[in-house]
Amino acid sequence: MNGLLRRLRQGYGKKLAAIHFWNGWIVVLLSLSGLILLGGYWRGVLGEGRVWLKWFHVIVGIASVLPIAYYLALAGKHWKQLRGKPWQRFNVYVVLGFLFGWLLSGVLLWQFKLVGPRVSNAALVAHDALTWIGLPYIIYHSLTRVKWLKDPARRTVKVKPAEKEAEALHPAAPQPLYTRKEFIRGAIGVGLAVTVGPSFLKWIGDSLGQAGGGGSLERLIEKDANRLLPPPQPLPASSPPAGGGARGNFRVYTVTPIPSFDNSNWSLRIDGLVDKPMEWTWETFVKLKRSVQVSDFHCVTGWSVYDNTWEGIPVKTMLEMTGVKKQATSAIFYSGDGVYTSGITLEQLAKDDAMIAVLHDGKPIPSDLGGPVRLIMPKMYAYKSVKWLNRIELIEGEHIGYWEQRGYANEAWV
Ligand SMILES: Nc1nc2c(c(=O)[nH]1)N[C@H]1C(S)=C(S)[C@@H](COP(=O)(O)O)O[C@H]1N2
Ligand SMILES: [Mo]
Repeated sequence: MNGLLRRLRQGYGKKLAAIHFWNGWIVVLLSLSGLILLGGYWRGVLGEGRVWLKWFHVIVGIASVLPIAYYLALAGKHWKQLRGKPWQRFNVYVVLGFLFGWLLSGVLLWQFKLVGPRVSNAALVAHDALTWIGLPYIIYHSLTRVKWLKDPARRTVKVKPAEKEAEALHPAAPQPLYTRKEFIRGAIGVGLAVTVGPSFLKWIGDSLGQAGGGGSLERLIEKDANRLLPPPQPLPASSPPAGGGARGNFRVYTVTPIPSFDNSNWSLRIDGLVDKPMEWTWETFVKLKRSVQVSDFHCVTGWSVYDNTWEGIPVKTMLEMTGVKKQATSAIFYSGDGVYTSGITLEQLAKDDAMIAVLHDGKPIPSDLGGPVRLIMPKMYAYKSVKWLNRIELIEGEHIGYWEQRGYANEAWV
């Protein structure tokens, strides 16, 4: 009877160890893929590999339900085992809390179309916050639990009676200020603070900036590499901005190195199925009559910038100048980066808010954010808002653009 009980208990212990092992690997895979997806540096290097990495992250994330569910099935027993060990119980709560939080916010981010931008925004903030707090916690937890760091007294290996006797005969030397274990734990803590800390602080700063109106936009304007003269003069509705100033931060997205332009290498061309193909230099383009709109900007990855005051020329107005041939059904928007494109139907472009934007909140759009000129499609997800726009081609049929070829819907209504 006793033997059977012991064997059962061994089975349970092995199960718990296996769950811990698998969950550990899942956390490692999710952290690595998640941090790479988050890092601006990798965005440029990965290009379309990012799409596959995101799918990997989503699928592994969904798979993480399995060890959690399995653990919950055994949790009652584990809980009893942890009687009288409040710190270990606390740790179980914390780890489960992080795992649930990541899972829930992750599912909301994955289902962005279903839940809408506001919920996605909140889910992204939660997902990031959990990462910056939970990841150091879990790394610390796993490093300090590695066997060789443990107190000899707490090792599962039994101390031999002979050793005990030896200790009784020669009492241990006076306690040092800190033990080897404490030193190593401390070193790991400091190491984590130094490596993860700066990113965490930056994230906090960006989040606060989001609430207060965005400090990082100024930084992007300062490092604007475009040199186009004369500068566009804002309309009264842009300065001060009719929308009261944008709320939120743009995450600079690009699939190429950021291009920059001056009067000698910038122009905007409209061709294809038009009556009269036209090309504007900066000097002629900046004289065109502009209008102002206030609109929100939503990325499919969960961030938004609200109340942007954009000043520019409605696409409709530009197409009235060139005329449109009867067969034409959609337009390809080309980026001056030479790679990015997006296709939009003429029906969708007929709305007044489809705009070739030149100013944001009364200032020239900086090179990082797609200036001198970018497309703005306020009612669509932002992958339609082609940065560094320099050509519009009218075609018959539809065009599948850069992200659309890589899995984003060609129909991008928010
Ligand atoms: N040329 C170009 N335009 C682009 C992109 C890009 O990578 N290259 N990314 C799109 C996506 S997915 C988004 S969310 C927005 C981001 O705009 P921002 O970098 O100004 O924040 O630009 C869109 N237009
Ligand atoms: Mo996006």
